[in-house]
Amino acid sequence: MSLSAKDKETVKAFWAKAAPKAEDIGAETLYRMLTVYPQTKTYFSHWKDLSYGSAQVRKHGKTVLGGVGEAVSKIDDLTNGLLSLSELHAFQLRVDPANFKILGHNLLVVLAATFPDDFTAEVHVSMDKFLAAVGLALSEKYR
Ligand code: HNI
Repeated sequence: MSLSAKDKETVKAFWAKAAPKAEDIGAETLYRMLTVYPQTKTYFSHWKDLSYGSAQVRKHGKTVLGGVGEAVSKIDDLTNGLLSLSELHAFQLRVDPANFKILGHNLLVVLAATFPDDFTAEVHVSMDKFLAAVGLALSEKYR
């Protein structure tokens, strides 16, 4: 499964709308992931507060969304573009790559809830393909 030229245009156009709200979207996405898939909390056990609106959750949500924004800018070559981020998650953070799918799913849900009019079925399918490709690129260094 690869992203068509149309998918890439759709992702870029939608992201241009979402990026100004990245901080809120990131915070909501991370909180939702930690709540709905509590197994993901193991990676953040060093944080003091995982509750809704916590400063650490907000800060990290913004960081992760920054990574997604970087991926949008490298959409033509995600594997090379995300290599150092993949290395970090594989060897230092040791995040099980199954969690990339979980994060992508939660991000889709938050995007749909935040942009009910813009998040059409066409945007949904292109964003879904894009986030799957990001997860795959982040998994690159695991093997
Ligand atoms: Ni992730 C750190 C991007 C998924 C756990 N992560 C980062 C950083 C970026 C980032 C950027 C900061 C890097 C740096 O310090 O140089 N992470 C992304 C992206 C995705 C993702 C783009 C998927 C789309 N990360 C995940 C998932 C988990 C995860 C699914 C675990 C469930 N990430 C972490 C942890 C850190 C991290 C843990 C370090 C956080 C800290 O400060 O302790």
